[in-house]
Amino acid sequence: MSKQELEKVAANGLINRRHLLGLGLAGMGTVASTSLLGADAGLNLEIPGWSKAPGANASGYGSRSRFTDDMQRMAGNPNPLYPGGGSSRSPLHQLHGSITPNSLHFERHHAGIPDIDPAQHKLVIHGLVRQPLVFSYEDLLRYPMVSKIYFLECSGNSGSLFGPNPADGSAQSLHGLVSGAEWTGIPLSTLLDEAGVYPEARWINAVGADAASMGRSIPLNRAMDDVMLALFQNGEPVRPGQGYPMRLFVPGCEGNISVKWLTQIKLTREPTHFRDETSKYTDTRLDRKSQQFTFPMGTKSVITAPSGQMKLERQGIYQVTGIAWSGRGSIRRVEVSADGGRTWADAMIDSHQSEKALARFRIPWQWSGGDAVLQSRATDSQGNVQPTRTSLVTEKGNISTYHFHGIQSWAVNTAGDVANVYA
Ligand SMILES: Nc1nc2c(c(=O)[nH]1)N[C@H]1C(S)=C(S)[C@@H](COP(=O)(O)O)O[C@H]1N2
Ligand SMILES: [Mo]
Repeated sequence: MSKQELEKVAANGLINRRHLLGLGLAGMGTVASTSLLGADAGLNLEIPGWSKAPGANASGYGSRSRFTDDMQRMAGNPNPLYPGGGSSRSPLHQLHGSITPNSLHFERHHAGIPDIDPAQHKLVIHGLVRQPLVFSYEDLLRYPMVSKIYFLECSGNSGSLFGPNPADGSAQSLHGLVSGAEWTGIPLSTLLDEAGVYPEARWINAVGADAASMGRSIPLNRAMDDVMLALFQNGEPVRPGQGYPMRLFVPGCEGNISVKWLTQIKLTREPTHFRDETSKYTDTRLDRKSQQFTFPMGTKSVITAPSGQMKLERQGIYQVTGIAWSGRGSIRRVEVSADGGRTWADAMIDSHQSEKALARFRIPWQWSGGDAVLQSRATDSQGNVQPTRTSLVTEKGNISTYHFHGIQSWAVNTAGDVANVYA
């Protein structure tokens, strides 16, 4: 198909979504027919070695193809002054779909990953309750559970975009503290109801069993809503890095309040004002007052390909793709621009949209070798629209660098290099 036949939907190469079908793939090689179907004369297909002899046996626990070993989380350098503190980031630029494999789910630990024996772990619910309760892991496995797909994002994700100059980074290094998974667990309301919460209780205070003594206060009405005690992630027991044997999961909210290795919930009248809700994870405003308890994450999206530090090797059609999410609902719309936000076109979003989950978007784009600035802008089911970086930084200032959800700009130059820019 010639260039003239492509239906433009916005300036600088954005084209109708139907062009993703059967177009732009030419030039990547002819589609091979299989040996079973017989090769067309002239294609000269050879039967590869792996088709001629039986392969490896089935195994008790699977592993990925050795050809995908380059897909790795990116971990920060260990800091000897802060043992166990650190994070690892999901390789957003290599992932597709809207679920992150457990081995690539981002991690954030304040005192490393404890090696917890579930037979010895206890969850205690106490404070302003009629009947304090102690649960073992075995006890909890007997409760009715629910499964829901949610994103999890660290409030520090994308924080470098508050900085005065754009960092030379990738989708992974700049935005990799977000992941998506199906979480299975017990609605927290079930356990709180069993303990019998006194009417004067207003907050739950959750504490983890790791050496960070991570604690967070959460309003009781939120805790009674969609918060769960998560025991499984993408169908398998929550991994040690994610809080084995159990974690609190607070959908849509800053990752920090989803306390891992959960061991205590105390019901109180007032929040505790733990370290991680006073000196950390607060937003210091332009008037120098700090706002506490910023829970829901903003309406946000990021193009994961093409993205920072990639190189477009040849002109032609690319699938621009990325993820979008909102702490306040589902993603209703994602628009993409190839000219730095002057013109926009709607991207396709997969139909199975759930609340507070990652949504995958895609739109075809024809790169003709010129300069471009790719951006995406999400709108959620409540009508919240992702702000530009400039308006976010103007409104919030950059005294603290939590909760960035502005629009990311990826510049493509005539050599095909993709870089983080402020547009
Ligand atoms: N007990 C405990 N819970 C914790 C943390 C921690 O260090 N200890 N880190 C928090 C932070 S800052 C985030 S962003 C999320 C990260 O969850 P993940 O490692 O499963 O991605 O867990 C939160 N829960
Ligand atoms: Mo975090």
